[in-house]
Amino acid sequence: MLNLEEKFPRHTLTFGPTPIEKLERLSKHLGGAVELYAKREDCNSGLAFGGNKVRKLEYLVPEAIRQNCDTLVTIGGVQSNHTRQVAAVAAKIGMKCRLVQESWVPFNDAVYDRVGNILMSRLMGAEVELVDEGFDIGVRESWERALEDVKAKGGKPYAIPAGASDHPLGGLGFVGFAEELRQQEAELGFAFDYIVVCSVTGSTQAGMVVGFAADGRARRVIGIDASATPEQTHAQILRIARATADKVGLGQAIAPEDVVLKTEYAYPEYGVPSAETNDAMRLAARLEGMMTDPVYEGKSMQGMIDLVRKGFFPAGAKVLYAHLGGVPAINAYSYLYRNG
Ligand code: 5PA
Repeated sequence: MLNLEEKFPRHTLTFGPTPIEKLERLSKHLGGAVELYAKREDCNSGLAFGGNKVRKLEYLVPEAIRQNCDTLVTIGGVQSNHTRQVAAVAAKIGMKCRLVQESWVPFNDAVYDRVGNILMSRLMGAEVELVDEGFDIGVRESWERALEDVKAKGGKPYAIPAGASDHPLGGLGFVGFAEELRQQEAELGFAFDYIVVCSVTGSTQAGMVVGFAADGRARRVIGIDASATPEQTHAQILRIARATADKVGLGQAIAPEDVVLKTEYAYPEYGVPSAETNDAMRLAARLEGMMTDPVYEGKSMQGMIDLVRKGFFPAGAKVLYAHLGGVPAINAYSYLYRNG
């Protein structure tokens, strides 16, 4: 509908359209009035377990190559999934990778900075710098310093902001998600009434809002905030959605109300699960064998379950949970799940 493929170069890093799976037992457990499905972005690529950033990076990589860059430079928390995916992409395309990992999460498991995502990033050859700064999705000085440092050493950095979000091309990947879903819906013979998505740096939801605005479903994208700074995240989603709408020629304005962001599940804070998050993770694991993580997808799973229980979705609704990845981080939370 938006003909993304014709307008923007894309470097294929994913396997192809991601599978859609019915969550039969979870739907039934929650009363059966609402049909839950998952679109498995967590299974989208062979690049170090994949996830939502790979879909975004497919649209940034052509520019990095065209500009003759030699180092991808990005930022995230110590257990950032994004930085791990950038490290994998750098390895795959033959570039170097420089990662700034800030102390975004006050979680003190002894192996927090040794396992899961950061372990894989190191194994893939990324240069990892740990910086003692707290959570903020905005532009960070530590990242700007890393970019300068790469230049000072004679390298040519390609700057990728947190979550590949606040970047002119950052929203395109999930416009593509909407285009892909429409195709799959045509094959399935039905359309989804709601799409549930976890939001932090914003370009995943922003891309979806634009992509689904094209068929009148922008407000059916139900964002679940996991940042615990929801005003900043909402503003960033709206800004990226508007810029992306212009870029793809959507031909309609994006209103603040088009960005639906549920703010009641991010507690106690970014990166720290509540008892209810852990319960939701256990439920999805035990009923569906589907793993989620305590930082992102556990919170959107918690949100979706709570919204079903509250009757937010009308009876008969088909709800699609966008599973964005993130499971490698559970290794950093091993003490929490020592008894399951
Ligand atoms: C992340 C992000 P956005 O940042 O595009 O809103 O996506 C939220 C999100 N689910 C949802 C998973 C598994 C994610 O990893 N992760 C960030 C990271 O550094 O890993 C960008 C924060």
